[in-house]
Amino acid sequence: MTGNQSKSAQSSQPAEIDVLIVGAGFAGVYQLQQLRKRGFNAQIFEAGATLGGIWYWNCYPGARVDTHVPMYEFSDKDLWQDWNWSERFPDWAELRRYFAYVDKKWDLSKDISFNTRVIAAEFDEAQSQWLVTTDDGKVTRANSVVFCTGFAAKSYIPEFEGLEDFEGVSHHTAHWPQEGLDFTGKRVGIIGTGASGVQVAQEAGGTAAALTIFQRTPILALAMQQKKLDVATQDEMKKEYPARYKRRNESSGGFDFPETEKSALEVSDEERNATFEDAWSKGGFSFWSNTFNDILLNMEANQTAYDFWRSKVHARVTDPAIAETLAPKIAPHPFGVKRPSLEQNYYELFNQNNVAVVDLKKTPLEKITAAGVQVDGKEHELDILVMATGFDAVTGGLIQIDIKGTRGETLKQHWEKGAKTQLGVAVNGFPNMLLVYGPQSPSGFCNGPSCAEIQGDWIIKMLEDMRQQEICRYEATAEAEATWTDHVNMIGEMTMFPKADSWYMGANIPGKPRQILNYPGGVQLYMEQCNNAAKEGYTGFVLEGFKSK
Ligand code: NA7
Repeated sequence: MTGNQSKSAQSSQPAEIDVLIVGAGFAGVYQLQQLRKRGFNAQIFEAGATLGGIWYWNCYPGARVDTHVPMYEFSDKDLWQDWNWSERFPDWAELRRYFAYVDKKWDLSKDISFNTRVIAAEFDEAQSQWLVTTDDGKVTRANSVVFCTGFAAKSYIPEFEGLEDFEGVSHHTAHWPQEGLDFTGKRVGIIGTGASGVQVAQEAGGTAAALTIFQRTPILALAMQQKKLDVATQDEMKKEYPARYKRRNESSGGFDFPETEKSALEVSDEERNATFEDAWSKGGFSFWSNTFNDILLNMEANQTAYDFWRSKVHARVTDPAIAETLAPKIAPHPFGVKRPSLEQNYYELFNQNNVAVVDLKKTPLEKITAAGVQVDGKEHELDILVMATGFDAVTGGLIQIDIKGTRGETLKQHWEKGAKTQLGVAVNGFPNMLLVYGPQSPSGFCNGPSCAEIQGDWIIKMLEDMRQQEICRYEATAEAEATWTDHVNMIGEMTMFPKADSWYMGANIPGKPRQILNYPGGVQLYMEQCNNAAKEGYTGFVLEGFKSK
């Protein structure tokens, strides 16, 4: 474990650095390792006390990754040949151990300032540099800044009436106490049934005296099919790792699933059912993204997946009325256009005497009281209230930083009517600033470590090219930004993603502009366009100035 790192790395920092990386999750760590290898003077500023990004913050009981081994790790053989997981879908504690292992192997911490939150950044036109301010008041100069803040750096808690009156313990899942919190014998309430809500519920259901789940939209949760993994099994699996990582790079979502070639509508009912059963038994995201090629494109095809999923839920929940609340006959939205969660025993929870679901669509949440949550005039008394209410995703983590560009305009102002970028990596008016896993890149539609490497490599190559050509200022043009935004929106309209009020659409945050936040055309098409732009001398960018060395 890297432990509670002090800010000691800061004291040895030069006043000026080549590349300042914000965030030490998969994306930031990869940038640091690769840039240092290429001779850049690079540093990470990380708000948390250790590496791991969201796995530092999201340490609530049950927090685990929804991506199967070995997709959710770096593809570097030097790392994976000596690393073994204990489970097919590892939990937050094991992911932290993995990051500590990567830290040791890549010797990262010496170039990371922990407990150091970037609060502001201003572009200094005279020097073509960023002046980056951290929460300790220190200012650092950097030729380039690469934001690796991930999609979930800003949590969201709705403005419930009476929230501050609650006298029990309340935490958002992303701000869980590092020392943990015991549910045993407590009356626990969870607001929200996204991936986080489902995961906490599965833990709390086993030990809480009473668990009340406040559900607004039913989650379409898929069977995880969790398995223990031993070393012998992984030794065997490792023979396939290179091919699987190659496949990850060629897929649309950064996974190793084979292409799906058939329409759900062109096969017989028997064949469709067999395909669905097969994907279901494989577990994970197979059922979401590896059955038929039109599930997310055609409403009729989509309905077949929803009906199959619903029958699986109803078979597991004893009370038909509760089953209907969890998996209604009329789908709350098309299947798969809101992020499904993976579950292990979520639906069986509702057969337990200590677990209840409150349907907030039927009876809205009225207020939070000193003793609990009031719905339809009834007070649900609680000791612990878990806010599993999600994130101001993709853009929120960036615009909460006071980033000021060339026109005195902040990034928040620039994106007031919606995020706009060139290729999801750069922004007009904000030169020498690059984004990994940012808006209008595959981001939330792509497995994190895959994107950290695939998109990350492109960004590293761009930084190398700029250095090699002695360019000191690179900036996306307004035209390129507008064209890319139209392109992303146009592909989005071809899918069913706009049909749900999801964080994919920015629709979970009141007042946030509704737009498709992630590039929906798949990683391959995305990279093709990025690579073409680079080949043609970085089209859509103005490259300026030859720095005398
Ligand atoms: P999500 O998936 O955004 O889920 C948030 C949940 O909170 C969801 O069920 C929301 O219901 C619910 N919510 C939000 N606001 C309210 C209000 N005002 N009242 C009641 N319920 C509310 O966040 P997670 O943390 O679970 O997961 C985020 C991502 O992390 C996930 O997609 C994975 O990529 C990993 P709604 O659906 O909006 O009706």
